[in-house]
Amino acid sequence: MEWLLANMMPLQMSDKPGAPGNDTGLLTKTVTRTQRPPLYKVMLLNDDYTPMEFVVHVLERFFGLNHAQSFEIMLTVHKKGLAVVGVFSAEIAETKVAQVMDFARRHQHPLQCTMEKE
Ligand code: TYC
Repeated sequence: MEWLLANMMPLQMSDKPGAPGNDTGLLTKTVTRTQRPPLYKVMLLNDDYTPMEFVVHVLERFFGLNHAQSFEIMLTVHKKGLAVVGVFSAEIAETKVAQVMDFARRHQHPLQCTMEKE
């Protein structure tokens, strides 16, 4: 939760009026920085056994892609070894990976889905 902690960090003592050792007579300015939560790439990995139609179905079902987009990404994975199928917050990415891994396992396919911080 690094991004959240950074938002909640106290300002430096020198930013607090009346703090000890801050009697400079100068005005102080609060700098607010907007922190964004980290994003994660979700990737599918190639293997020699999972049927192409199954991978296309996974992409349609769990990533909301249409048939043409799903077929194209499946072919990219097949040819290049892996492809990014979406970018999500940590919680959504974890859920997608778990859903795909569980679905593949239940259908006895060795399909692998992983996530990586952007
Ligand atoms: N290489 C697989 C085949 O020839 C198809 C495949 C594509 C498997 C993408 C996994 O993530 C994958 N049947």
